[in-house]
Amino acid sequence: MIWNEKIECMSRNQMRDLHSERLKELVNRTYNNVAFYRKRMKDLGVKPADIHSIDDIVKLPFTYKTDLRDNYPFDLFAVPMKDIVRIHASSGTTGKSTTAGYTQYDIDNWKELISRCLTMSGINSGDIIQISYGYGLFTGGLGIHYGAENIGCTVVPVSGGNTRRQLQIMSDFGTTVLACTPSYALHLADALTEHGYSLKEMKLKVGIFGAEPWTDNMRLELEKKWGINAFDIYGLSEIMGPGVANDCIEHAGLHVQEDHFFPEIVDSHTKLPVRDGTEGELVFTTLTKEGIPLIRYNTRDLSTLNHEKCACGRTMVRMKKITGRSDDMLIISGINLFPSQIEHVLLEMGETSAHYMLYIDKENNLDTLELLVEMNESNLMETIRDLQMLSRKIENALNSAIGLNVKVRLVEPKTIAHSEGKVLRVIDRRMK
Ligand code: DLL
Repeated sequence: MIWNEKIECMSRNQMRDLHSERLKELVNRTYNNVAFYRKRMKDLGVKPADIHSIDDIVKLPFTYKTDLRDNYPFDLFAVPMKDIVRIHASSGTTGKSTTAGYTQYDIDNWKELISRCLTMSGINSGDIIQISYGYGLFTGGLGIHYGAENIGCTVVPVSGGNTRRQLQIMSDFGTTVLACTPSYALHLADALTEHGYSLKEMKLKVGIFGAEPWTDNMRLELEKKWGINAFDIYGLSEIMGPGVANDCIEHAGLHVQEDHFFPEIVDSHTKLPVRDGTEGELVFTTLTKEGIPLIRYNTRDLSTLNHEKCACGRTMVRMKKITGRSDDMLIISGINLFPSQIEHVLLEMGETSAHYMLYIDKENNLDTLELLVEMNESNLMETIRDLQMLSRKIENALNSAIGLNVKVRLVEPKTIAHSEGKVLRVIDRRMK
C-alpha cells in the first residue's frame, strides 16, 4: 500500500517543478524572516531573485550544527513564538543542545510523513504499535506517535526502558509492531527467555528501527531473532525527527520525503555535490518547514543517492542505509574506521552476540584497540582454549576487514551495558 500515491509516485519532472517552486518560496521566507540567513546570503552575494529553479540551490550557503548551537535556543526560528506549538531538543551528547520549533502546519506534515513511512513498512489500522522510543524532548516517541494514530493503529506509548515491562506489554497486548532503536530491539530479543517469554507467544511482525546506524547484517539478525520484517527509519531533530526517510518492502534504500526535504550528497572535503552512487555527506533543505526552516543543512551522515524508480512503484529518491557519520569516523593509526564495520564483521561470523564495546587507548604513542564482545547465551565456551581460539579468529577477521590489530576479549552475556535508546559503542581514551 502507498499512503500518498500522488506524491510518492510523482514523475521526476513534476517533482523537480515542485522542488523549484518550494525552494523559491523558502528562500524568500528565510531571507525576510531569519536574520542569520539574510546575513549569510548577503555575505555570499545571493538574493532571493537569483533563485530561479532547484538547480540554483548550489548558490545557497550551507548550515551546520554549530550554527544551530550559536543561535540557541530560538534565533533561527522563522515565525513568532506565538505560532510555535511544540519544541523538541537534541540531547547534545557532543556539545550544547540544539532546539527545533514546530508550527501546527509542521506537526501536520510530520504526521503525514510518518503515515507514509509506516504504510511503506506494511503497517495499517489493524496493527498494534508499541512505541519504545523515548517520549519527551527527543523526537522519536512523539514523532512516530501522531503518524501511527493517523493511520488508525492502536498506539501503545510505552516510551523507552524497563525491559521486563516492555516484554510483558508486548505479550499481553499482542503488539504487532515494535518501534525502537535497533540496539534496544536486540537487547529485548536477548532478554525474552530470561524474563520467561518465548517468541511463539509474541505477535510481532514488523520492526521500525532507527535513530542510530545499523548494518544490513543487523537487520537480518533482528529479523531472524524476532521473526519479523525490520524497516529502517531515518531522521534528525534539526530537520524534523523520525520520518525524513524510510525503507520499503524492497529494502533497497530509504525513500526520502523529498517533497519536504530536498537531499544532496556533497563531497566531505570539497563540499561540492557528487553524482548518484558516490558517497558523501547528506545535506537537506527543508522545503516546507515553517518553525525552523534550514537551508542546505549538513547532517554529516554518510550516504549515496539513487534516483531510479523503485520496484515498489515509488519514484521518491532513495538514500543508501547510513552506516556512519563523517564525525563518527575514527582514525586509528592513520586508518579510517567506522564502528559499523565491527558490527558487520561480528554478525558475518555469527559466533558471538552483536553487543560490543571498543576501547581506544594510546600506549607509547601508538593507538591500541581493545574490543569487548559478549558471547551468546546459547554458545558459551567450555574451555579457555576454545575462548582463545575464537578470540584469535575474530582478531584475524577484523584484521583482514579493517587492516588493524584489535585485541579481542570475549565476555559473558550482559557484561556490557545495553542501551535503551541510542547505543554507545566506542570509548576513545586517547585524549585523556
Ligand atoms: O534520532 C530521530 C529519530 C528518532 C530517527 C527515531 C529515527 C527514529 P536525533 O536524535 O537528532 O534524531 O539524531 C539524528 O541520528 O543525524 C543520524 O546520525 C542518526 N540516525 C537517525 N536515524 C538513523 C538511521 C533522531 N535510521 C542522528 N540510521 C542522525 C542511521 C540514524 N543513523
